[in-house]
Amino acid sequence: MKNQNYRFLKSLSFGMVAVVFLMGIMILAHSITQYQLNVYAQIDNATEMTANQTISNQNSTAATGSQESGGVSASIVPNASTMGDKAFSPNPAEVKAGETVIWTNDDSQIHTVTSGSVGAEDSGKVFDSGILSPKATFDFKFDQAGEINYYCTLHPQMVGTVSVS
Ligand SMILES: [Cu+2]
Repeated sequence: MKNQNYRFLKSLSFGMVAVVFLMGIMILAHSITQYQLNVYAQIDNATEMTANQTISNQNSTAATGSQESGGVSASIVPNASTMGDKAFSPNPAEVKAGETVIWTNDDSQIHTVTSGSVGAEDSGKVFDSGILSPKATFDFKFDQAGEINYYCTLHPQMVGTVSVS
């Protein structure tokens, strides 16, 4: 009888230790989840802010009427970061002087449309979209004839050319 009681108490205390241990793990998992949710919320906010910025860029361009003179649409294609000189389509984008190229980010990742080449002094000198969220657009009017190379600052292997005649 005494022995049985002892065994019962022993398994009871083992069970309590196990319960406390499991609760500890649950609390830890909960706080990790909360932390991740916080991080995701912050990323969401940042993405939204960028999207709003793009929209206000578009509005100010529309206000100056630069799109009235015609132009071409170009795409940042799906999986662009792996596509090299096929990342922007068409490539080259061909316009006449005074016309506008409108890029749309058709990928699920963020990108930029930035004149020049990576690390070069001319990087971003002619135009720079800043971060383009998925579905965001960027437009630029080309007034002078010539070939302008551009790239994505986040994935410098993404390169394209605008050919202005
Ligand atoms: Cu990119």
